[in-house]
Amino acid sequence: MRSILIITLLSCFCAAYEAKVFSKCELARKLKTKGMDGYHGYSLANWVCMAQYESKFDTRAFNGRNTDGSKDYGIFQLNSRWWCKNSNQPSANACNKTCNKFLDDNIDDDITCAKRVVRDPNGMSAWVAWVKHCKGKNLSRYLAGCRL
Ligand SMILES: *[C@@H]1O[C@H](CO)[C@@H](O)[C@H](O)[C@H]1NC(C)=O
Ligand SMILES: *[C@@H]1O[C@H](CO)[C@@H](O)[C@H](O)[C@H]1NC(C)=O
Ligand SMILES: [Ca+2]
Repeated sequence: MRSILIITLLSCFCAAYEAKVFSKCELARKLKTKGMDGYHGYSLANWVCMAQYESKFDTRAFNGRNTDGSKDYGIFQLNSRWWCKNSNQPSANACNKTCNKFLDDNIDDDITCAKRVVRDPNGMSAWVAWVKHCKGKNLSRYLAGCRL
């Protein structure tokens, strides 16, 4: 009885944190329906490229190794110092969200927060991986083969 209860509790816990790894084109379509193509001047391919290098499209991507002690959450690696609040650090929490919300399989709130991030003066340069791998590059391969 006891073990059944534990198994039930564990499976509920896992269900609440269901992982989803998007395919390139699936993410491109989702971003497009959410108005990201051209959002703040950045074409759709920029967003797909950024997510590719930040998370490999994994909604559960997590980085706990920043030198300032902050952590990065989810498909867009949103940072706990500026954009969301976790339990163990002060945060500007500009997206007004608990960081764990950026690890689930619903990326609607992640997209809303990414829009907030890019409205800051740095634009997409907030994402180090975008600067390194996407900025100023030919990005046509990030939408290649996608029905949009
Ligand atoms: C933050 O989110 C909560 C709901 O999660 C809401 O009640 C509150 O008004 C929000 N605050 C701001 C400043 O948007
Ligand atoms: C970008 O790369 C694609 C495929 O390699 C090519 O067809 C296209 O002409 C390139 N665009 C620019 C602006 O160089
Ligand atoms: Ca989410």
